Amino acid sequence: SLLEETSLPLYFGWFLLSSVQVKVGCTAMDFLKTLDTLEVFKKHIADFTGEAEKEVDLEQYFETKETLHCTTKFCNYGKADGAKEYAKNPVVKKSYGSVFSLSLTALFVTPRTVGARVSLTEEQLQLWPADTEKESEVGIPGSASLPVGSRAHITLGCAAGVEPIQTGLDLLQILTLPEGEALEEMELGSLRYYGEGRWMLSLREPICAAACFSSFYG
Ligand code: 2AM
Repeated sequence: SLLEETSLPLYFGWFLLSSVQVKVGCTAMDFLKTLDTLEVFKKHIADFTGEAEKEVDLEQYFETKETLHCTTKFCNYGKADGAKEYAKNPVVKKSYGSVFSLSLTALFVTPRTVGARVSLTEEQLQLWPADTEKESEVGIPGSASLPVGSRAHITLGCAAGVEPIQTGLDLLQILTLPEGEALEEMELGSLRYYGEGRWMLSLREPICAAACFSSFYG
């Protein structure tokens, strides 16, 4: 029926509790503020600006997000493949409204997006659609061979004109590339460069983020 079709959300996901949103947002800002002052970053500045000597203020470069969340299933109000099945899954129904503890293990930056990698537990993986990583194989060869849950992330910001879906694709792409050597030891952890403006900071201490499993209608 029409009611059933319109009663599916835009997406399901874990929504960070408000105090945690502030903490994660501030950590991300501190990271961006430091990153654009590092000599190793400046060496590759053309990836962002198109010109070697130009400076970039990463805090300004990205439009930051308000409701920080980790999408589990993009349903597009029922139009996305598998949306109805996901909403009917007993684990999804049982978990709806429960608070989980997400582990943020890395921060990553590309000329398009900035995000946090989320490392899911076995319990959390039950809410993760099994085919998520396979869907991107055409655009990102190798992504289908990554462990299930590899795409889990929180979008922290997008450059002007970039669609939010890009953050997960940027993360998957980084994960398919060989891990370079650590170029810089930052207070938060080790910084690695993956070419073409792609950077990842593995957090020395993962950030523990309380988040409510719910959905967004818009
Ligand atoms: P995000 O999870 O990287 O932030 C609404 O657009 C939300 O659904 C955003 O959080 C967005 O990206 C996510 N999203 C949009 N389109 C998507 C898609 N085709 N597949 C997966 N997630 C999508």
